Amino acid sequence: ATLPIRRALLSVSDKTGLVEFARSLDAGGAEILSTGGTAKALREAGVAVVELSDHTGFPEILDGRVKTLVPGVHGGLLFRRDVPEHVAQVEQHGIAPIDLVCVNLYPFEATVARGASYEDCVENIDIGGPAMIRSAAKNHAHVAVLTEPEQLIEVAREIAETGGTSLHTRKRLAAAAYARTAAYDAAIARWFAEVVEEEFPPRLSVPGMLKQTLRYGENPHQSAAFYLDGTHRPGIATADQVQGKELSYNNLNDTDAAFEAVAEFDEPAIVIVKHANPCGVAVAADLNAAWDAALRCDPVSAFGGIIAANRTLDAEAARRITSIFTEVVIAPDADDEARAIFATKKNLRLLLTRGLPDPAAPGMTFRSVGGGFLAQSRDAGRVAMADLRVVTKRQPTAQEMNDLVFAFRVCKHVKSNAIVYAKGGATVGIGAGQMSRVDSARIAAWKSAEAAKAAGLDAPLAQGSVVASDAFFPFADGLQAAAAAGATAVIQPGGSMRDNEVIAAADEAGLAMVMTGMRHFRH
Ligand code: 93A
Repeated sequence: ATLPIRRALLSVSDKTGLVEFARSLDAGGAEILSTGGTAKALREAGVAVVELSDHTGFPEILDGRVKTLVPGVHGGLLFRRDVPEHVAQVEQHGIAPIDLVCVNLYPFEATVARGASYEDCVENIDIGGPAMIRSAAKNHAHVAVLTEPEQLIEVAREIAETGGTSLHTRKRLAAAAYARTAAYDAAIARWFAEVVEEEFPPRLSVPGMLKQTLRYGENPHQSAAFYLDGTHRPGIATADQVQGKELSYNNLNDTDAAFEAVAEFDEPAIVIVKHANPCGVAVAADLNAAWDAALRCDPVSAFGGIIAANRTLDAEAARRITSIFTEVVIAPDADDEARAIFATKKNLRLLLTRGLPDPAAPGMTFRSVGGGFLAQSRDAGRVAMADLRVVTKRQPTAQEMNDLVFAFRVCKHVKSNAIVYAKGGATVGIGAGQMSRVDSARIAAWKSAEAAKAAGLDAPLAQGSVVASDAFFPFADGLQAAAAAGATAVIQPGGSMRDNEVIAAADEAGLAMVMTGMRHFRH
């Protein structure tokens, strides 16, 4: 049902769009009520407005702490127009209906962000505003509630076109209203937790403490938040965001994947991640060489990716990284020159952690399933040279051996089925997330051919590479696909019923193969 607006209450801190909106309500014949500052702004613009205190007969008291927390407001918002007792009661108490509320809250978040005093922050906790928003949203059957400046134009247009607001619109507005008050309270809770933490150090670590509410989850219709597990493990949870837009759920997830992967390597390393999978990983004598090699693996996917480094970023590294569009950069630190270069990319999020996670450290991981969650110890497994068992006639060369260990470490961070080609300390083809291992092998080989084309080379990058598989080859076909792609050595856990066939195929193709005895599934 379209409901006309006979009386509207406007009480806004951010006065953007206020006057235009009030004029359009006035043109539609609505009476406009406002609190002190809002009423003043409207009067100055020549809009007819009734001071709320005149309307309710109750003045603003306590320096404005009680402006709208009166029955004349909440009764007018909350009474059910379709229940005769409600109608009789509001009449008895001289309460008039309010059909629309437009509120935006004291700027608590902005006050905290500008580093204001504790007292200032407290004073900017809005009480009356959220109360009105929640009252109006509860009674969305009869009342429209506007909480964001963008909604003003949209609702004014609907009123002008249809003479009021539709139930659908009021429901949508109510949903947005509760999202706003929830986010507002979360910001207050977060700030308070920090205040308490600062005042009473050292604090007990509280598992599952809310760090940040997120704008949304993996998709915009999902809500989300970031919780701390109390371990203070260096990484995404302890990172300082030096610049850039707010991190999204997917940013956090991808950045974590990139940083955990880059921490696997002792030499200077770069990991580029897209959709939680590495699309380029390299180790080298310095970050610059590592960047060039990591980017070469898949320059197309790297666009808009997440970059992780395991050393302090300097000017040259920053220049190279900012030469392509990047969402997030994470590293233990960045020198002043590097920071200045990143600062020229306003939206780029730069995260500095002052440390690296220990990939071998114990810990837990969780994943939800219908009606519960699965817990396991984190995959802290790492194979070293000494763990490898050569199973073919041919021994790997020293260079192959280095690349095999490197490729298998990368594999641990690639979604299964994972196949990783590597050469000279860099990935040259990555196949991820396929339901069949041979498909992953084919995709990785194809990607390496594409990367070669992009680099203007004739031979696929996988030519003369080594290949890693996160789990055993169930049949010889995956191995044969790798040999056909140009791999000369293979690393895999082993343990298939058909290991002998796979080893025979490797011998036949002249490949060297090592088995790790350790699997790195990642789903
Ligand atoms: O101090 S409050 O928590 N107490 C109230 O009763 C109250 N009513 C509205 N803050 C209150 N407001 C807020 O005042 C609104 O949410 C809005 O942000 C602001 C508008 O005040 P003014 O119209 O005086 O600029």
